[in-house]
Amino acid sequence: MKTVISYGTFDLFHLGHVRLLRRLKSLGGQLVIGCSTDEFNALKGKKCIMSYEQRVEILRSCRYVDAVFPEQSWDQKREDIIREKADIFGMGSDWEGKFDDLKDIVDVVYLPRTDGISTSMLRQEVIKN
Ligand code: C2G
Repeated sequence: MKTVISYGTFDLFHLGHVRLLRRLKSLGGQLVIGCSTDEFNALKGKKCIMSYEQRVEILRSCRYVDAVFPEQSWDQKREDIIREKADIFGMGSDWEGKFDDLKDIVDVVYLPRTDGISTSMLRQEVIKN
């Protein structure tokens, strides 16, 4: 069984997240996710609607996700991949090429983003109505 690892904020959990997690899970048998903490999101310049605890609870409830751990910095991935014994590192294609430096220890894949949906689009929709 292969272990797949990925990272994200997963705010306002939506179809784009579901479709990515489903495809990542299908690449291996085990999917582990680093969920960005509120503090790390502040570093990323991202303001979340949902707290870290809420985002973790939703991720843990997703049928494709086997484990969730905190993502607190940009540079913890190498250590996480070794700890989790990950075989595959996967992200959506908006990250294409950004994590190729990890190719020496893991297979790196970028999967096509789901068009027409994003957390910011959902936020805009909510504000409009
Ligand atoms: N995603 C997608 N399709 C969308 C929206 C998001 O495939 N319509 C993917 C993104 O490419 C990412 C994952 O879903 O792989 C999570 O997206 P975000 O929650 O926006 O995470 P992000 O802010 O990209 O944080 O260290 C990596 C960062 O933590 C990634």
